[in-house]
Amino acid sequence: MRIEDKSDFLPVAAEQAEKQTAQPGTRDSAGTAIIFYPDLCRQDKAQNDGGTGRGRSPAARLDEAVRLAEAINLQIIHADIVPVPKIRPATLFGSGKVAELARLIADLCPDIVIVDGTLTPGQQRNLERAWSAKVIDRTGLILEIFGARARTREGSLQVELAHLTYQRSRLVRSWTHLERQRGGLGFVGGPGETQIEVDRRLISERITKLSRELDKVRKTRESHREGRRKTPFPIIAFVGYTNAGKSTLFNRLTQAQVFAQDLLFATLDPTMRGVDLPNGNRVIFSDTVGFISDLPTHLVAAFRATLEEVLAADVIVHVRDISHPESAQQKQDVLEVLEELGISDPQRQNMIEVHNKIDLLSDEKRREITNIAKRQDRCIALSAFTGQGCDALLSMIGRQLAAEWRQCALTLAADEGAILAWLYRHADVQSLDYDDEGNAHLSVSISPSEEAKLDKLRAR
Ligand SMILES: Nc1nc2c(ncn2[C@@H]2O[C@H](COP(=O)(O)OP(=O)(O)OP(=O)(O)O)[C@@H](O)[C@H]2O)c(=O)[nH]1
Ligand SMILES: [Mg+2]
Repeated sequence: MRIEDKSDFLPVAAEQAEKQTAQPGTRDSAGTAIIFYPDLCRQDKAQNDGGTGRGRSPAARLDEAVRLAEAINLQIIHADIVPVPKIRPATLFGSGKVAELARLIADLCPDIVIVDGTLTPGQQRNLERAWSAKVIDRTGLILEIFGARARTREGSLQVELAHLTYQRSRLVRSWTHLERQRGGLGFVGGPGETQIEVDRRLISERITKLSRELDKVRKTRESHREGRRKTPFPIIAFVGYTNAGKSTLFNRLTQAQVFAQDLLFATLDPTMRGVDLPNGNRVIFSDTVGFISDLPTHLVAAFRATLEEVLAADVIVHVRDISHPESAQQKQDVLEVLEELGISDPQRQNMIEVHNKIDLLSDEKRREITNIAKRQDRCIALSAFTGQGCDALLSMIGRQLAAEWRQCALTLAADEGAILAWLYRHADVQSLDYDDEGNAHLSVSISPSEEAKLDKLRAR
């Protein structure tokens, strides 16, 4: 399918592309792209997921791939689903298909061909040769987006690390367009249009250096965070599929101006901001990077520290775009990433599920979704856009926290002064008395996450 008129193909994305060009500071097109979504037959999916999202329709996956490519300003000149009845180890697609697509590529002359699945390094090289074009797979594409989005030093380091680890096994040609656009890190190989020899040893050295630098940046940030946590405000973290509306909800609840757009992976770096709940208690909201199906494992690994920190929150709010046709699959993907990050069951019980974007539903559907949410514990239907339901979410967070904070009596020995100081920073110390031996008897109210940390501190 050649896209003659993009608005027929993807109304939302096309509309967005217009909006984007109207945005000040947005870049021109990063080049032209063709996207192929390899639709693996059912029996193959079980053995080799090839990057295909479970339970998703190929059309929805193709749509998502187009939106991913548009997230780095690529101009999509053709997008199609390519059936793969049998996976060929050398080229993924069968030889007839490869030749047919080669003719199409020669005809359209894109700057890049995106295969929205997983390509082995060999498949990638062979396809590049057969098509005389630069080829990247889904992981490569997502890494590119993250590279373009990274704003903080930590974010940039994490992405570069993920990219280098991914590339260690593949020597790829440069894609100079993107490199110029990004004006920075140059992940996609070095300069020049020809296949270059990337010295593995050099990459490994760079990885070691990056990891060290990342450690340093993290330590500095941790000390800043310690400073921020002097007052024991509970942290409420938003998680969810990319484009679910986390940043919009964050902005609405905190009156912040975080970048929120109809753009996949609009947010990369975490942001935190304090807010007073209706019950008067202060909490800190945290917005962070969204998830996606088949999130590259290199990326999960590189972002682990950031994500774990965010997920060590007192309450996790899972924001879902309930108006999205693939909302159920997106929820599954998010839960899988959380699992990969080792989010334990007790923490899952701190999770509130938000059914966002109810303003986009028909009256009947909105009533149905709102009723479903009401029947479930810790679930709420709202619209971050209109604000409907947002106050109810704040009250629900307040109730959730109140139910969780535990009142407890503690006795600290005279030599546990450091723990006492820690308690003043991380819990609500309500009373303190000393006995004749210098032991401190306290009554404190503490959140479950801080209580777990306290147990660890005292066990040392
Ligand atoms: N109609 C409607 N649109 C919404 C609502 N919430 C968010 N949006 C839109 O959805 C798009 C994505 O919103 P974001 O807040 O950037 O989503 P996000 O979850 O932060 O996305 P990432 O940062 O990419 O993970 C934007 O165009 C928002 O205007 C809502 O309640 N109703
Ligand atoms: Mg966001």
